[in-house]
Amino acid sequence: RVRATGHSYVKYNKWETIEAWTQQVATENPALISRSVIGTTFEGRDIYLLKVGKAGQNKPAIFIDCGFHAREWISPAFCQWFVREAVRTYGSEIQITELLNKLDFYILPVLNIDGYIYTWTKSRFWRKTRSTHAGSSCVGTDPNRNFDAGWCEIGASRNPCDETYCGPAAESEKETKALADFIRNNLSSIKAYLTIHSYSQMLIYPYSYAYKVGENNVELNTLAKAAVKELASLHGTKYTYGPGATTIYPAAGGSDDWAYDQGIRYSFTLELRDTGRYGFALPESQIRATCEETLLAIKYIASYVLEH
Ligand code: ING
Ligand code: ZN
Repeated sequence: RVRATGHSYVKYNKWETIEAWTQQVATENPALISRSVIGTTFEGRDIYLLKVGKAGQNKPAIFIDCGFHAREWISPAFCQWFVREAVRTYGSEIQITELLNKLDFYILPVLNIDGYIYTWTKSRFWRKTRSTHAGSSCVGTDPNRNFDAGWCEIGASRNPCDETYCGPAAESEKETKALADFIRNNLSSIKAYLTIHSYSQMLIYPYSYAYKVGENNVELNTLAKAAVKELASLHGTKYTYGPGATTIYPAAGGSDDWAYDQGIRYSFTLELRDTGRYGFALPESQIRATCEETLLAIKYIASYVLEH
């Protein structure tokens, strides 16, 4: 049997390895996984989406994306881990089996593929996309400042040379447009939106683009509190939680705020390990523990969403 070359769940994988893995994991698990392409990146690469779940009619769905920011390598590692655990434990672990029977997970393993490749080949701490736009020779837009949610009003820059450049317009990036289009086209099924970043060990919910909270703020706070408790139960990793603007910093154009304003009532940003010792350069030796504890929080949220 052909193996995705060099792929490992406990190492960081380069893009071509992840790409081969998306094909392989779908081919080997046809009853649970199907792969599609939702768009292409600025540099012309396919953006893959895995639909993970047992076939069924009118299933609700949970959307999870990884790899918005190029340097946050633990994020794509988590998406890969999630898919592996889903197929590995389906039929033996009660909670996963129930979740996959009753809902679909849309897993986007790497959104900002061009940026991710750039961190492997040129500059390890690159954050943005790799697009250019008329009027500047500076490269890259911050994909998490590029959504139509208070776009560029706060905590974002109009200078193309800055790390938090919001782009020339909301959804100016092919990557964010592809994601937003997919969510808009599947709004009737998508009950929760989860976007995986690093680092700072936080579970954030709307809003980040303004000092305000959503209609179900109390519910989100209670859910976040329980999810981080679940996460900490494995290795004692402490997460803080709360609305973005007051918990991390005010920042407009984020995908979680946008998804929430589309009507997805359970919308979260997870900031995985650590709190700064290694930061974006989280050692591979921490992949397993980080992914295992994160999985507990995500299963908790998914089960909650399924019941509500
Ligand atoms: N943090 C996020 C960022 O894009 C965030 C924090 C979350 C901002 C939600 C806006 C909305 O800055 C990292 N590490 O990328
Ligand atoms: Zn990020």
